[in-house]
Amino acid sequence: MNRTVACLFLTALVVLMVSPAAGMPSQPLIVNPDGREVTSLDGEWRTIIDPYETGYYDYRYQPSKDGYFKNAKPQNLSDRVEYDFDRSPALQVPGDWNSQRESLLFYEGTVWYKTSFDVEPQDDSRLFLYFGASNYKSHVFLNGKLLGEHEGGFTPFNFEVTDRVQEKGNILIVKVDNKRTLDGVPTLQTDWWNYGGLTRRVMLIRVPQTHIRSYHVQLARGSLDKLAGWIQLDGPQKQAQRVRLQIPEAGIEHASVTGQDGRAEFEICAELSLWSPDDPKRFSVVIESDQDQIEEQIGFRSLGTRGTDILLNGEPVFLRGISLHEEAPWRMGRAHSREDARRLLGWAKELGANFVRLAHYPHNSFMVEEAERLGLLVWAEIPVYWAIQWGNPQTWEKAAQQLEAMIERDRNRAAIILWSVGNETPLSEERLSFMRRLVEWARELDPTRLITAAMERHYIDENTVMIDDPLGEYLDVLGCNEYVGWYDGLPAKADNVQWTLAYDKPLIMSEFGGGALAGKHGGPEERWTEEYQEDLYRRQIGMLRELPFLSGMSPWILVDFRSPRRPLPEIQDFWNRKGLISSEGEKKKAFFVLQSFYREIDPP
Ligand code: GCB
Repeated sequence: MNRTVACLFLTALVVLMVSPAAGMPSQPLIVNPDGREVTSLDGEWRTIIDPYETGYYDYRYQPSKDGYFKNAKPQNLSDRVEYDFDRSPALQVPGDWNSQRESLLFYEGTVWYKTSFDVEPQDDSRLFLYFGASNYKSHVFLNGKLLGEHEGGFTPFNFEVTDRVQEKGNILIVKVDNKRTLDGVPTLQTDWWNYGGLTRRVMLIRVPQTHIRSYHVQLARGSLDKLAGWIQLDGPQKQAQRVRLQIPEAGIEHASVTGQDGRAEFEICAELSLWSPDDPKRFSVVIESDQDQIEEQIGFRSLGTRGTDILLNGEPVFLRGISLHEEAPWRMGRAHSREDARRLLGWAKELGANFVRLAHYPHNSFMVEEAERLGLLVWAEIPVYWAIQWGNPQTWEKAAQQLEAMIERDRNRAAIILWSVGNETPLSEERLSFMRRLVEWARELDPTRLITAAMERHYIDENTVMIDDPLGEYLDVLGCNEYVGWYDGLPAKADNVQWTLAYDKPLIMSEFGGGALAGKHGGPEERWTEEYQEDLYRRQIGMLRELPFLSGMSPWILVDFRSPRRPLPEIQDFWNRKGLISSEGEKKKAFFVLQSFYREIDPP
């Protein structure tokens, strides 16, 4: 049977089975904003620091008053208006506030942002205000009225503003609050800087009345030659519409018709050159409806597992990875631009990586797009980190909503192979049920990716480690964070540790590592020296290369990053020093140890 015949046969078989229902986002997100007509609202926004929530509470208790923090101006000499956006200092958007003003480095609270914009009138279009991300909680006001709220610091959101805008002088005000909360996702404790603000792009998107809101164009799970997915229209005429999918370079053209819900599903047999780290081929994909057209570069690759192997395009792949935070140390702040992404991922390429773990929250879209362009496989994660409120249904909703937005934004990125539902979540019944439901939700939203989580391990005797977290039963791929040689003994311990795996599934060592201050030298047993870290990496690699069930690793971490948990003077000074590269961009000795291991596996 050739590939096409086999595909037709399998397609018929699957049609007989019930196709999985993809859940609709509660706040429908417009995908691929760059494929739209957009007006950027980036630039300098006026800002008011409001640690006592003065603006918010006056709004809540006196909503009819045109006063507090809604850009009021005194109308006469006796009017009391105790703020003025136009005389307040500006902050750059996108950008965190902590790195833009020294006094805000440790600030956790509310900042009000204000900008204004004009809109060109066009009768037959709709306008959406799109935020790439805003950390952590946002209230958005347009022309004096609350448009909506959003919680979650790393996911995009949009509000329709078609009937709320005027031609000239629209006033957009956003209250951004980065206070940590016990019931939040993440919760109070993390090991990263709580950068606040409008950290990603803000834009106005113009779309036709009935538009292509989202689409899923990927190879079906495990298939090399069957495109499966859907196109979702939104608008008054979304039903019974003809939609077309074209991939001109591959001679593919397929038409289907939307149902009651505005969705058209398709399965197409297609022989495409497959995307891989060695050949990150992408095709121009065009989707059309009667009123709308959108284009995007999309790569196609197939994913699966067989026993302890991860299969990429049907073949086992070893993930030569590295973990990353979304942080640009050269600016001492959040990374937010394509240039930032290129610089960070360029280092990963130099290391010899074919895989990046974008920890511990959804990174900006440039990171994912650039990874895809460079041929880096991606682990994408939500900030279900350490011990969050497992028993709180609202906390679950927050996690589920972030998972949904992460998947919705990036569902067409070939680079993403793994959705991670969390990191180092301590065992309990409540946690298991919370996490299991997230895994099921991820599968329902996207049946094509592999689902993982970074789990803990435990010792069953002095030198034998067991990975048997009950969550493993529900995952496709197991992640494990271990710190042999750093939090767990000295590096020499790695020479004797044995590993046992309770599941016949692929395992990624999703973290290991140790701290070193760049330029600090000494013996291999002296903590914080480059030599200690170098020795630790040597011994870890010696240990890990013996594990027959290991299918990848993403040591902790590519670059030193800021963390309020790390105050040790003259060594940390509020930096986590486990980077292979310093905050100044210097490569530490361990960088070259890992690089030579990766080059040995895959010579340049
Ligand atoms: C971990 C966490 C990571 C921390 C790291 C460390 O296990 O997953 O977020 O930064 O350890 O440096 O302790």
